[in-house]
Amino acid sequence: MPSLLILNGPNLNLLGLRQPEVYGSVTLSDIEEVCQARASALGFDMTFFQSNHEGLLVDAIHDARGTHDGIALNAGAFTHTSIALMDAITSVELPCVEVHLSNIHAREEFRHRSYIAPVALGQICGFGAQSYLLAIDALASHLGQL
Ligand code: DHK
Repeated sequence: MPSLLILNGPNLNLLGLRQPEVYGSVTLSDIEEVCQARASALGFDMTFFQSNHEGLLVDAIHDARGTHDGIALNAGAFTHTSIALMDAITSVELPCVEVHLSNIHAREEFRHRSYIAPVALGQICGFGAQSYLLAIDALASHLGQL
């Protein structure tokens, strides 16, 4: 069965508590639950992982090679800073969809720049938890499962 990795970066473990006016009131485990349901409905296995540490996210991307068929990545603030994550995505040659809950283009200017976007299939932002489901649909479509 094809498999997806849903990867979450720093501070996303605090969803539900953290700036609900920006990120909504759903928790990361709520998001994991709906992602699991959508992935299963589309015929995917799914692994959901969060880390506050850049190197662990790089390791997770490396480990995805040969294990997963696509990645949905919300790199949190590392989106705007991490050449290491960009290089990791490029290195594993897996389709990646960049995800954000908030519309990063409607926020502070430093959030407009993404190091992930140039190496992603595309970017989905601004739809809250729904952004994750749209990313799974985009990967499913790319991988011929939708
Ligand atoms: C999450 C974060 O933690 C921020 O650093 C990004 C992103 C936006 C989100 O909207 O999911 O700038």
